[in-house]
Amino acid sequence: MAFNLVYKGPQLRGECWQQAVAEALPDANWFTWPDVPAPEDVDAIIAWTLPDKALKTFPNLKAIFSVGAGVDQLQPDTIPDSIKLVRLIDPSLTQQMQTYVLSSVMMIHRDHFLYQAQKAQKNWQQHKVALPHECSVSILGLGELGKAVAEQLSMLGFTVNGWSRSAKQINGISAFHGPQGLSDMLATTDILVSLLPLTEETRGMISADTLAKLPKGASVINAGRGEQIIDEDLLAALDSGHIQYAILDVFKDEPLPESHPYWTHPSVHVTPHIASITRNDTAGHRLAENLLRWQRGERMTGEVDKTRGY
Ligand code: NDP
Ligand code: OXD
Repeated sequence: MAFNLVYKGPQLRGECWQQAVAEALPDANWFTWPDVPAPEDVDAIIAWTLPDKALKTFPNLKAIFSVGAGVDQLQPDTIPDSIKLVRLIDPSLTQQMQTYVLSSVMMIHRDHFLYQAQKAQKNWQQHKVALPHECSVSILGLGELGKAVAEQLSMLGFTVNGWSRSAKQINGISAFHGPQGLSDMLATTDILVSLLPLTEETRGMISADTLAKLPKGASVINAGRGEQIIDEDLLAALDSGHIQYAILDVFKDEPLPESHPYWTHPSVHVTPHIASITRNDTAGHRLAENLLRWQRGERMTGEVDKTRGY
């Protein structure tokens, strides 16, 4: 089967990926949206978000490839059963997420917020240093990214917990699942990290109720999706001192609006959705490998269960 592929996204990435696909599948036809001469012949779209009315414009679409690890922006529940939805799984995404979470955990664990504030006052004051095993890091989501992050932190000596929908056994990690599992895990957490996908179940789950189950002085890192946190609840918990610090990479509205209190809050560190960025040089090869699997009739890496939403 000679695939007809439509790419929607930045030009440089398109050129890199077109080349990677051409090397693996010389017969594939690559079009860059909106320049698509025969929309009825299109087999697959490669995009972050779909063009308007894509399902009508491309009536014979068989697959949609997200250019990122997440698919919430493609609204999985609106995509018909006949169309495969595929997310990006790439070791380069996993490695970036490991370094993002590790650096964020270290920022909290080694008191960099505190020393930054002391520096502003030229205050030379030493504080007790906790050892890694005295710091309990809990990861929400033990998928491609969460599991790798948990394993790395565990290797460095942190006490690591993880929470997922299904029960898991991971060496060196205390794994929890279900609502009671979440409550039990939160009660022993110093640093809570979200690496969950955004679904109807995870939207708003980091609420006042969830935060109240954390011990006083715990911190929050969010590299999942902004809508998992109820911002007002997190800000109230920070202001009351129940939550000590928040390191946030993802937001309900991106770019984060200038007027948002996160920008100026002394206990909040903001990064602009850079925890793990799709790479032009590696991800095109993952796409090409998946197209080859599809051509051979095999299951592709990262096929999404659209009813589950991830
Ligand atoms: P996966 O699909 O591999 O893993 C998702 C994990 O979340 C699984 O362990 C799953 O449980 C768990 N989960 C999902 N829903 C629930 C629920 N309702 N209750 C408990 N656990 C749940 O995803 P990835 O690890 O690849 O990516 C996770 C997310 O990270 C992405 O969806 C995206 O939003 C975000 N991301 C952010 C980036 C950034 O730069 N900030 C970059 C890349 C991704 P189970 O294993 O039981 O199915
Ligand atoms: C992704 C992201 O899902 O960038 O890849 O958040």
